[in-house]
Amino acid sequence: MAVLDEIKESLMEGDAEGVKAGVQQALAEGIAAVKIINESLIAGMQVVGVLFKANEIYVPEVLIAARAMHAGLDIVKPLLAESDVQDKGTILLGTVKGDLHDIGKNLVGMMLEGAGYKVVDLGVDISPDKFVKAVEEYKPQLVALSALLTTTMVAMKTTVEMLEPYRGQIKIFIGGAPVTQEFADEIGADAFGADAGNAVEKANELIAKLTLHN
Ligand code: B1M
Repeated sequence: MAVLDEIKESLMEGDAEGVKAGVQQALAEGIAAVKIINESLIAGMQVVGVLFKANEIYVPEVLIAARAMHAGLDIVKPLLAESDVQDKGTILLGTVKGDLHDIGKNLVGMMLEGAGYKVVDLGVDISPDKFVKAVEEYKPQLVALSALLTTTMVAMKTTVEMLEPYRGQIKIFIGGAPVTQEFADEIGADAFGADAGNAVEKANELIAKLTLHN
């Protein structure tokens, strides 16, 4: 098996040591770092996303695969010139104010990174004001809001309202167990992601819309 396929297999098995060894071997064979990222690490994570969506693998496997991906990324990232990195855009991610749940958000963040986005993860319990400040600081294309409590969904609405002055530059997507497409429409979010795989699909759609309009 070619070394890039071996890395992909190791990643899907969550074998971080296998991924590291494969990446070292690929570099020794003279394969470009950007090719290793796109054709083995991101490609492997895409398959993981598809399997997760189809309920063929579950949260622990996704987290372990993501950890293996990061083990590989840690080796190749320093070797890349900034311009070589597949850069689909910057996404600001956070769990909204009053909400401490972060397992789903972290999964979404890892999948977005795996898909080639730069993710700025603000963490949990993020106030609308902090989101606004972070939009000014990081100048993202997308803002991603997570909420797990029905009581904190209202903070999503407030955050969307506070981000109104920036809507020409950013698109907002939301998700989390109690969140629905209907709620996204109600508060004026641009999209709703049902799960981590779907969040990547929605991010890709929103980025395409932004590119079209700018
Ligand atoms: Co909490 N909790 N919890 N909890 N907790 C729930 C959410 C709850 C449904 C449990 C229940 O009562 N059955 C309930 C909410 C009820 C409601 O509002 N309707 C609840 C409650 C009430 C609470 C507390 C209030 C309990 C208390 O103290 N009395 C408290 C609140 C704390 C706070 O946030 N202020 C609390 C605390 C906690 C723990 C700290 C113990 C822990 C969180 C640990 C952590 O996150 N670090 C916890 C946990 C683990 C849960 C459950 C059991 C599991 C959540 C989880 O991680 N699921 C949960 C019950 C349940 O869901 N079965 C529950 C796995 C994760 C992969 O799924 O987060 O849904 P999920 O993410 C998915 C999708 O939703 C989506 O993609 C992910 C991957 O598919 N997604 C997005 C998420 N964000 C997205 C963003 C996107 C797109 C997709 O775009 C931006």
